[in-house]
Amino acid sequence: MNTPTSELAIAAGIETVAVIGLGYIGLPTAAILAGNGMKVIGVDVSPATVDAVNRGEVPFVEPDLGIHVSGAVAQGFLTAQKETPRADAFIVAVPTPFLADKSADLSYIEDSARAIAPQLLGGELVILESTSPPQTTAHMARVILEARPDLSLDGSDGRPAVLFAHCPERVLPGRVMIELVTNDRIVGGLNAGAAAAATALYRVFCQGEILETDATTAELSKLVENSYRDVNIAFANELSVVSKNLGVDVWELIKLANHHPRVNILQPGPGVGGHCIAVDPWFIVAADPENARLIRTAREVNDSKPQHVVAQILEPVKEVASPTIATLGLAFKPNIDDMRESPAVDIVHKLATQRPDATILVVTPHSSVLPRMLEGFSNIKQVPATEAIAAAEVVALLVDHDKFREIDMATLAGKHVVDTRGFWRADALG
Ligand code: SAJ
Repeated sequence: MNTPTSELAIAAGIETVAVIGLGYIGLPTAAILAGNGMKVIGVDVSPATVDAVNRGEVPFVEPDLGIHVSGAVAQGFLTAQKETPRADAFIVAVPTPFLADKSADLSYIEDSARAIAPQLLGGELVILESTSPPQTTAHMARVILEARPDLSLDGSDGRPAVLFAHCPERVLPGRVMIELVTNDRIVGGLNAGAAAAATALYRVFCQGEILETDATTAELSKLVENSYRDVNIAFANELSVVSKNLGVDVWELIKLANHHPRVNILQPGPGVGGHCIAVDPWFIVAADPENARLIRTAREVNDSKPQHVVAQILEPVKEVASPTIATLGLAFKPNIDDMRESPAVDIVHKLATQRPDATILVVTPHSSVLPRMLEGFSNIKQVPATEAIAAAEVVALLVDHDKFREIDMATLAGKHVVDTRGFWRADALG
């Protein structure tokens, strides 16, 4: 492990860092840089986010982030604002959603680039952290240099150079504050100088290895990592459907198979969610639709899993008029409030649409609000777990939140239980 230090960054001429986008990645990165003595200005289009950060608060759930943000703000190292300031380094961590045709929407990156351009004097480092299709860092550089023809990539013709790099984040939601420090980091520069400057900046807080490469390899590496996981989860999800049809307990099956020294099957679930694994593989498919066949199929397998779960939930109440269904959890994974691309949200939406006569009781221990996709349904109600279970004919466990361990198993007696996570295995249910 290497020792992090802000001295290297300062030696590389970086004292002030602007972090553009104070979301799930930008805010932790801003807080950890500030906590290590860098002067950090966070930038966000949302006034609510800016105000929250300036109060030292975090507008979403991520373990330990609050203490980092409040400490950095109290010490004056972290501030937030709507306008992009002048800075020695810029870290762009804005969303890259996909469009209807599954290609990436780069408009947030382009907007950030256009806001950075007028603030540059030459010599700055601009890092793209957002997960992006191959060549996006070069695209961002083009947008900036088109707006600033007095600057260049390499200092040619006496025009001052701006350094561009891609440094994908690879932290796991729920463990962000740990993994930011301990994970290895890939740093891809548009040129070697840019990679070296980015390494100096990440060394401020990163104790893992920092591996330098070119920007396109770094972009692709991030996409490949998440596609690898998606393909492996698809394998588990496909097994869960095949096992169900054969009357086999898939969790027992996987546990047994994993005793083989070279087999390590992941866990099936209600589908794959989050803004990373459910999205990034499409960027590879879009880059080479003809050849990325396995990656595309894995996406399709995972995307079809919610409908299998819906069928399982509705089967026992197909003859029941106006049934009540309890769905436990809406987040895309346990112990967080993030519902982006969540298969649980998709399942509840499908239930409410496919059985408009049913009442769908949703239990969300980490959030008091429903996602927009579920707003406006009169047959969806948010209630505590005990109330939902007491009223329901079918109880579907969609997210394995630790809080659901508090549920008294006796209250499940006589209910049809659909346990998408193997949280309450058949033997535990008695
Ligand atoms: N899931 C399963 N079965 C499993 C593992 C996960 O169904 O065995 C599901 C989860 O329930 C969830 C989804 O997959 O719905 C994704 O969860 P995750 O925990 O696998 O990953 P994310 O999306 O939280 O974070 C991933 C990580 N990438 C990899 O592990 C390769 C993280 O390191 C990345 O930084 C992150 O994507 C990102 O931002 O790209």
